[in-house]
Amino acid sequence: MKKTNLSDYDPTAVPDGSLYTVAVVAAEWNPEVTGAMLNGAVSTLREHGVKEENIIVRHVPGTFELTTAADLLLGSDPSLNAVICIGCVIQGETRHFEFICQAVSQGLSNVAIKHSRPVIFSVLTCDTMQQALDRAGGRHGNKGVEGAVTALKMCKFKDQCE
Ligand code: DLZ
Repeated sequence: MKKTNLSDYDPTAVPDGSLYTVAVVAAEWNPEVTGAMLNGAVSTLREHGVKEENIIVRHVPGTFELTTAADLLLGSDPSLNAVICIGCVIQGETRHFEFICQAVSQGLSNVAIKHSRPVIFSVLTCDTMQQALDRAGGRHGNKGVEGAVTALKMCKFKDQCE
């Protein structure tokens, strides 16, 4: 059978989050999409044991700003274990889309390496709003949920490297 919900996962394979502090940063552009992803990420962190006081929620104006936010958060808080970055870029009439997507994907990767801590790329890069809604709590799942699962798995991965 064709898999349509891309966010299905095995909850028993997700590490316990009770010892982790995780920041979730969401872009304000396309708020119906990023808001749903933010809710998905936060509720998944809670479900897997991350304490309420250890879930830090922040907002930035647009997806482009996620890189700066992740760098600032990790640089200012050594106890932060991971940052989940949530954004949604929709292809428009100009090449703005390409520049934002390129900058944020490369930027977040650089920040993760700079701080040696997981930075999760929960950014939708879609041709249409419908494609984005389908992946933000719609028929293809919720990329915020996937981001939270990935963050916890990478926190454990880092623990195992130390
Ligand atoms: C300017 C812009 C455009 C055209 N499109 C989006 C978008 O689809 N999604 C998004 O998150 N942000 C968009 N932005 C704003 C940029 O991310 C950024 O906030 C501005 O270029 C200022 O740095």
